[in-house]
Amino acid sequence: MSKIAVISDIHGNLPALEAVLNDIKSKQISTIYCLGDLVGYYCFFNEVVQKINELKIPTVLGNHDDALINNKGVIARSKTCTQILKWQLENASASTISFLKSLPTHLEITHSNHSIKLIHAGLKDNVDEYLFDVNDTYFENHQLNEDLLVSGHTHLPSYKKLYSGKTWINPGSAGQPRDGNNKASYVIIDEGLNPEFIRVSYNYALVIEAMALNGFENYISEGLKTGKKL
Ligand SMILES: [Mn+2]
Repeated sequence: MSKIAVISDIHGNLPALEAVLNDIKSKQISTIYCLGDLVGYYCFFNEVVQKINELKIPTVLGNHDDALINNKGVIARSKTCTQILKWQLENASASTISFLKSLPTHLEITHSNHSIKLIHAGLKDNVDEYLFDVNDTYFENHQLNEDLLVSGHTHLPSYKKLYSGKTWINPGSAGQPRDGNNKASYVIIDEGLNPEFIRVSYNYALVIEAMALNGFENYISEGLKTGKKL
């Protein structure tokens, strides 16, 4: 029985990524995929990129990754996100920048005879569109040819099986859960495209401490305690 794991929205939270990778190691997983947003929010963004790069985890581009390399760190709708990305741009290693520049906006893969499309956000805008729900009309309008769409960006674990037989899965966020559960989130997908949502505890105090040491205000990392949006 072959299973894949999908992680997303790590946002520089290395302790969360390490906890998730350790958990995946304990299970029989053939391949790990990542839906992007390696950077943004928390300090350990170089380390997160390095880890994903080292492990050769196929990854797509997220909106924070895109803002860092293509828009001078600016996310127009958020002063806080821009402030953090500007700091990350100043502190980014050359290998972080070149890795982010290598990321595709989508991936098409095959998993036990099923076709899967992997994106950070939505079908209309692969990099920055909030997909809180889907239906067959949306899939038809934006020509989803694959059996399964896996998207991140909302930080909310989601699953829907449609009338057409197509499936949608969102793994939730490893680095910044927003569903009221402070544990890192990821998903395992079996050969029948059934999701198993996994939550893993990690030491978020390390992240909060590192953010304070780098001079960021408390409100930015407080949400890690409760799993709520900042
Ligand atoms: Mn995002």
